[in-house]
Amino acid sequence: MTVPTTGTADYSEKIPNNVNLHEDRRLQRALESWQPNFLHWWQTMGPTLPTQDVYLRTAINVGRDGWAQFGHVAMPEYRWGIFLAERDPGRKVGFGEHKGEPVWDKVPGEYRAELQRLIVIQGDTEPASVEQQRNLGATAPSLYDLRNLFQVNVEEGRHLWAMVYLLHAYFGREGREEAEELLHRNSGSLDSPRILGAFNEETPDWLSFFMFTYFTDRDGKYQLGTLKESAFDPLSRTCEFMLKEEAHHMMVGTTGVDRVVQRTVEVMREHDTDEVAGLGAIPLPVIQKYLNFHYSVSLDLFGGETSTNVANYYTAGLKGRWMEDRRQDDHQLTSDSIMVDSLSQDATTGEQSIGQTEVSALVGLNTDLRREYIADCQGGVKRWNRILEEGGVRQRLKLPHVAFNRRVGAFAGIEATPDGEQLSVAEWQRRQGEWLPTDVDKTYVRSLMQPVHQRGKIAAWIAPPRNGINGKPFDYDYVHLA
Ligand code: BYC
Repeated sequence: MTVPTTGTADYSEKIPNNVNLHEDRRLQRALESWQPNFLHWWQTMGPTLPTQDVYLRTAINVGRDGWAQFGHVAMPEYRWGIFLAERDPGRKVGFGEHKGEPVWDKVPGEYRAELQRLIVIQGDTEPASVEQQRNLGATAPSLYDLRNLFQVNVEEGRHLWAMVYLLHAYFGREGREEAEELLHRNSGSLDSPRILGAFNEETPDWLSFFMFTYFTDRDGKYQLGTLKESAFDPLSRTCEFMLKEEAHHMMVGTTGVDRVVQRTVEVMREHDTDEVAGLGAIPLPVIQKYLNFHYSVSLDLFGGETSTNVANYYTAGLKGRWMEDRRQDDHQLTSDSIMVDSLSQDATTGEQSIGQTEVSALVGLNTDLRREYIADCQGGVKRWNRILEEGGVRQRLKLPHVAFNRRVGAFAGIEATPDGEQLSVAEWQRRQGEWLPTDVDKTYVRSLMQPVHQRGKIAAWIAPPRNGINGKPFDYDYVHLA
């Protein structure tokens, strides 16, 4: 079994790690035999644009200072490693029926299946996103953006390693089989798709990529935040370190949308018109439709408004709440309740309406997490609206209603407008193009996606970033193409 970690990674090893992998030969051999399969997956399902090297960040230490180093790296030689945040020897379970007991270094038999399921679902999303983004390099708006795409990709690859390590180290043969499956399922595959809906959608253009890294990666932030609370200490420590890397992915999404909005505002002002489609910028209504799509499919990732699964996870100590230790309650929630979004049916007319209902707090935990996420998403919209305001433009962006375009949970069976008005299926079919990207919108956005691979240059539909990476200027040679 594995032993306590030190902060620094051992880079002399085939698989860099801070878990003393060399002391567990069986585990090391098992992971070393998974490694070529991972590399094969990266070569066949990873980024398609040929490159010589990319200016990448590689994790070298899990401590507070200087945890990463930057340098030009040939991507297939990137050192994907296994890093767990440092152990807190006195850590206690923070919630649920085991609250106050020491955390677990091994998987308790009674929770094995649930823990494995959570780890597999988390692990499945990581390679999925790399698959979804694999062709974007060919249309990157600048070398800076290209480098950020690849940084996100290699780190999602490392997050897959993080989950595969847990499966191999703690879940025996079944864990090893699941680790293989993580490479066999593919985003969008008809025969063996990825587990969660949003990870089977395409990311065909850079506006989608920025929306995905803003909205969908942010689900990752919140889910990892709840798994970081887990009583299963190796999962907690793994997620803690993943969250550190995740911050860059959020930055890519937030500033990416900033820059698209900024450029649109500039073109609107320059030409004194809202009709920027013919002028090489992305019209605000199209940005709003992309936002509507990515936000609503990301809301689905939180599961149903009520879920006995999540209640069981919490009670068992497997998955906590966002910022569990800041919550002012008993951290067991057995006698608490929560209002959740729901569909209620009128007893006499049978008509369904969007409303709220009171349920036990445990069963409503997906809603609790989704609400934390929604509040965070408001932050992005506020920031983009500030750019519109400062640019003297009167239009504003907004988050659609929670019932809009939902395929999981209470509103899966109905259709609603972004303002939350219910619609018949026929009316939804007729009008959805007002709110979700149409083929015409997508074709237009794709037509703008002409690659700009020259150093210091940028496409016309997006503003340059305010800062480069790691103190380097925007016109740095972030990527050398093959
Ligand atoms: N699509 O009881 P319910 C990231 C299934 S993103 C398809 O409400 P629960 C990243 C569900 O499995 C973060 N199916 O669900 C981002 C269940 O199936 P069974 C990923 C769905 O369990 C960007 C049934 O519906 N991590 O890291 O309470 C780039 C009933 O649902 C979906 C995690 O998600 C869906 N969207 O909650 C890279 C954390 N939603 O049991 C990476 C781990 C639900 O009836 N996962 N179903 O067959 C979990 O915590 C929970 O499993 C979920 C679902 C929150 C996903």
